Amino acid sequence: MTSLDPTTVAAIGRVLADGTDFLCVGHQDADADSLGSLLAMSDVLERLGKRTYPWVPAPVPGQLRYLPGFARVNQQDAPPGAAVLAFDAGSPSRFGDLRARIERAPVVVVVDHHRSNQGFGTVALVDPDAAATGELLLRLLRQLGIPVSPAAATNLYAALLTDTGGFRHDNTTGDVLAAAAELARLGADPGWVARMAYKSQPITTLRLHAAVTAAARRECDGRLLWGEVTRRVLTETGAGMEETEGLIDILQSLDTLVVALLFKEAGPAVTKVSARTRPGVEAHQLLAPFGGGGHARAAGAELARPLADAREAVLQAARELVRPAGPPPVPAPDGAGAGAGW
Ligand SMILES: [Mn+2]
Repeated sequence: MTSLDPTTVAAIGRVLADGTDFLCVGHQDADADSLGSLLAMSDVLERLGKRTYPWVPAPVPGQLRYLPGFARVNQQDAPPGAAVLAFDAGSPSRFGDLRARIERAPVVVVVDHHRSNQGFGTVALVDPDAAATGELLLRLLRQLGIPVSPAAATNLYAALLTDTGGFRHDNTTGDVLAAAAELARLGADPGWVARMAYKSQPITTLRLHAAVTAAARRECDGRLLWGEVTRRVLTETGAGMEETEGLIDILQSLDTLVVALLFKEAGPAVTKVSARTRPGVEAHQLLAPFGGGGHARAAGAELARPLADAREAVLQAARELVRPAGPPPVPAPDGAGAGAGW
């Protein structure tokens, strides 16, 4: 496993050693990587005698209540001079209602793995090649010699598991699996975390996913697949918007896929979009013109436009990208075309 930049690690080590109060924050619509990382950091710092204040932009994601330390999230305000430790966000705009609080803080440490990271914070540990922020944080703690408790290990394991789509995405490297093994030895229970992350859905979630998947549209010979979560389908299935987690992974399981898109009607003039791509199309580049960001295979954006309007704009960009450069390859019939001997 490659080691982190020693200057950055030392600078973070000084912030942690010098401070007494730490506001640990994750991004809007916090996922298990963001929340798991901030809860892991909070736990290890508390064990070192520090005071920590875990916060995420409202609403708190209830489906992550299995993460150890979840009950402490958004409970106690941090004192004004507290250092901010920010996890898994590429820009200050991702912190929603916490943004002003972060921008006022004297020290902001950023730990992140987004390719679209804009380089904010007073100290930034950013590695776009890391599969998860939790992977980076584990390396950081190891390099600083800070012990990882079973609670922290469980949070970091959840971060790794979910940011790799259950160890299925292209970012599942040998380093990631080695880190997961280390976290299991440190006290994370892989079977239990997998059950909490993937096998604990209310029936409304299954009905929502079924309805959106059934109505999804295939375009460009199946290279593009898109679905939408309207207020109407939420009402019909009794589901909440937070239950859309994992829906894009159903869409992106299509055999012929190049780009999968999921549009969510967040408000009358606010549309969120998630993108997943196969190699050859960069997801964060697809959504960059719409103010989005993320990774090569997975990205998101929030558009201040009504659903139909936002959908057409993003679909137009996606269609351009999935349009084939030349005629599609014609599969050779058995025994024909291939060189002799293999
Ligand atoms: Mn992440």
